[in-house]
Amino acid sequence: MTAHTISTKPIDGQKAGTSGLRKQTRVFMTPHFLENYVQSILNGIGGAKGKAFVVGGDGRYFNDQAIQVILRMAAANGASEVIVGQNGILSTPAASNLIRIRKTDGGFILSASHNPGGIDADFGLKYNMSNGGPATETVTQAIFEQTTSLTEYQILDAQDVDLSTLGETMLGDMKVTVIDPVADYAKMMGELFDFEAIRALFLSGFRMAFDAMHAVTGPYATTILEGVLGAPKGTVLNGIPSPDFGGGHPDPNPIWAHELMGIMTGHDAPDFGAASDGDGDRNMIVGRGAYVTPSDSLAVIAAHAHLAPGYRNGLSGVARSMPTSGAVDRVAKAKGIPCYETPTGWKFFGTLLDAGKANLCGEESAGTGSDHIREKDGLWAVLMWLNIIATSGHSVAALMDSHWRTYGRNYYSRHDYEAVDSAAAHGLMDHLRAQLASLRGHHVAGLTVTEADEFAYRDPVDDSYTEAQGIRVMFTGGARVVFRLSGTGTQGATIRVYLERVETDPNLLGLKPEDALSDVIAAAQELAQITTRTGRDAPDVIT
Ligand code: G16
Repeated sequence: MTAHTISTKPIDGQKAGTSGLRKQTRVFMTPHFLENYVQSILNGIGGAKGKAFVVGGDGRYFNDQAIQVILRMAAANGASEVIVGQNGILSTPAASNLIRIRKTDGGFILSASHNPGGIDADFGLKYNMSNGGPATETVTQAIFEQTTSLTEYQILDAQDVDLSTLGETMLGDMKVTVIDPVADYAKMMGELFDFEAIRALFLSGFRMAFDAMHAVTGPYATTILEGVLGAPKGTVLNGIPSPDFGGGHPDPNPIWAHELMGIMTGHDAPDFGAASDGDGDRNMIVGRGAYVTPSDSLAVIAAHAHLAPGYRNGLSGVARSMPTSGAVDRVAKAKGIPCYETPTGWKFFGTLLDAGKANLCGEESAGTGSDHIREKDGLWAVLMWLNIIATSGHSVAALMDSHWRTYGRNYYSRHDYEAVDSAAAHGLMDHLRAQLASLRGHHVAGLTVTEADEFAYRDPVDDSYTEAQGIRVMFTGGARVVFRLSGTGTQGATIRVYLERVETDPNLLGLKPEDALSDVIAAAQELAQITTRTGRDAPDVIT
């Protein structure tokens, strides 16, 4: 086996977005594209010599080939060991856990998350650090700088490593350890949650449908729900991961998880429904006929987390991304614990979790998690809900009803305009930005603006400063609209419009969100001139 140094030159567009580098698969497959980015990561973290890494992905198209390249490059760059999930499979939360428990220097996670997979779909790669969390802004910037000046990369000339057999092999001087992707993760879940209570719940006839969406969570959910917890066979739907996610869009929301929504709103619906995404870090929670928004799920978990053994001592604090609704804020206030508001992206929670300032985090984009790892965790959220249901004895609908009666309801919706012409999307944001200074006191669609700004964040732990994280307009009575451009799309620009209104009148807690939010929706349209500027008269996705 020989290590080769290959000459290369910088490739445009290797700038990470909200969560690592996401591109169309064919872009990742162009000569040197993957290699350049992997070498930039290795250089950006100060080299690989003597370091140990975790590598795994969600099994999407090109996962297997990309892993072999990463292994050969890690070996040529002097890494001492790489731990890989069997057949290259690791969910994002499982990878985060492995980095932490095996005390490696970091890890490579291959996924484009909820984006579709296949040669004509999307691929992605992100680097996580030794705390198990996504690279911080500083490291992300260092990696990007490498991509703009790279002249060579190192790669071993070797056969593919057999990743189907558990155990250790050598690749040059580097040890490759192939492990069971599920075992350590399942053990950790057993330590955090009351598995006895959940087992008893299933034994009593409680029925659940879990949609793995043909993605990576299938084996994890099957082992834990049907194996360890005794849920009936067939509880897990679409549980075999496939490279193109069965041709679907593995995004757990009512639009893309419509099969599950059909089951949960149909005749003889099960008691509980849940889904997770391509790489297993997002989740959707739905009761019989009762969809729970991710923001509400975070608030309910904050209110009841003490029912789970891992959180028996209560929460030290909570954190949410800025566009996430303020539902959790009121729970934190009632409990007398701090609530942090961060920019979108799980990477911003890492310092808070490491410092013990918060041990529960969540985002409107279907992400919830805690300090057990440094990623959001889909199955964790599902097990937390099962634990809450099992120990409280209440259904999802009853839990939501009593939550809203106690804390009020944050009606919430997100409208996405996808693959919009990039110049038009930036023009829309510039148009909003230009109005900010003069909006206060203005009446828009019957609402009065109380404040308008562009969100910026100073990290209370490492003092790093991040600007331009979304434009927010607040109205009297606690209503709000936020405008952001997504950092995870791969075509044109995606405009996200986040709409929210607080209702505390007990007689008005059961409205349809789109009705409750009609004035905020009209205000968003008027402020941003969405239709005129994008040519779209309706959002592509409403969640
Ligand atoms: C990623 C990030 C999340 C973020 C989401 C949406 O999730 O990890 O923190 O909320 O993207 O980001 P954006 O609004 O910029 O598209 P995932 O599940 O895609 O890795």
